[in-house]
Amino acid sequence: MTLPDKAVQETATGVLFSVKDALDSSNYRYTLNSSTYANAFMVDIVSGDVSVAAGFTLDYEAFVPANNGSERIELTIIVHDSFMAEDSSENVVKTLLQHVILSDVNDESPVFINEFYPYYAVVSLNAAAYSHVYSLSASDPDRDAHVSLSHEFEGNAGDFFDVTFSNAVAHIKPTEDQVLRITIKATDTAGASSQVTSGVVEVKVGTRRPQFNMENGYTFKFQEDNVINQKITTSQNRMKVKSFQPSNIFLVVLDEFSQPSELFEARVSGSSVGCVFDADLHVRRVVDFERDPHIYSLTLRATESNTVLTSTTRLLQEMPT
Ligand SMILES: [Ca+2]
Ligand SMILES: [Ca+2]
Repeated sequence: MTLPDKAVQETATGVLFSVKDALDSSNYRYTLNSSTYANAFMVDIVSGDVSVAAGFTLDYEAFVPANNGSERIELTIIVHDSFMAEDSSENVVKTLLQHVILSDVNDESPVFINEFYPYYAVVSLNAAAYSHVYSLSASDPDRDAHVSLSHEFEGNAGDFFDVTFSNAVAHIKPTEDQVLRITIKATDTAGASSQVTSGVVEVKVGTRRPQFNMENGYTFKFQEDNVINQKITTSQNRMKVKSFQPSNIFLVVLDEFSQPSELFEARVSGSSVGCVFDADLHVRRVVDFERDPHIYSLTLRATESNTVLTSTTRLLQEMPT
C-alpha cells in the first residue's frame, strides 16, 4: 500500500507525521523495515508516528547529492496485528510504502571559494587608478539562496581602494599605499532567512612571499617497494604555490637538520595559471618498510627565482602498514 508523499524540511525534528491516519484499525503495530536515508527516521510501534531519529540531523546538502540528486526518500513500514506475536514472520497485515520529500532550508552559511587562504594580494606603489588587485568569490550550498556581497574598509583602506561587485565576485581596485584590509561580507538570502560570512582581504603595497594553498602543511602517504623517482602526489592532492610578483618558483624538501632531503624531492610543473604553480612530490629511491622509518617530518621551502623571497610549510610523509 502506497501512502501519499510527505514533505519534510531538512531542519525538522521530532514527530513529523503518522502513518496510522491512513489505516482503519487501532489494533495495528508498526515497525520501520527500511529507509533509503539510513538511520534518519524512527516509527513509533503503537502510534505509527514517524519521527526524526533521536540525535539525527537531516541534511539536504549531504543526502540529495548522494541520492543521485533526488529529494525522494523511501520508507517501508510493516503493519502488524497487535493480537499476534510481533516477531512472527506470519504477522504482517500489510506493508506501507511512504515517500518523504526532503526540502531544502537556507541553513548553510555562504562560503568563499578562493583556493588560497588567507586572502592575500599585492599592489604596486604606482599602480594606475582602478587597476584590478584581487577578486574574492562566494557561493552558497543551499539551492535557492541568492548571495550578495558588501564590503567594509578597515582604517583608511577606503582612501586607497574601491570594491566593485559582479554576481558573487568582489573586485578590488587600488586608487594608492601600504598594508590595508578590506572585509567582504557574503549574505545569502532565501525567503526570510539569511546568513552572513565574512572574509578579509589583506592587500600589501609592494612584494609578498609565495603562498602555499595549504598553509598548515601537507600530509601524504606512500607505499614501500616504490620505483625510483615515484610520484607520491596524485592529480587530486597536488600541492599548489602562488607567486605574487610574479616569478618562477623552485621547491626544496628539507630534512630535520634543515638539509635538502636525500629521500624526497618536490618539483614544480613547468607552467602556471595566474602565477599559481602545481607541484608534485617524488621518492628518490626504493623504500623498504622493514628497514626505513615510517614517518618523515619534513619542511617544504618555496623560493622565487626573481626575488629570492621564500616561504616554508610542514610536509609529513607516512608509510602506512
Ligand atoms: Ca540547506
Ligand atoms: Ca545558505
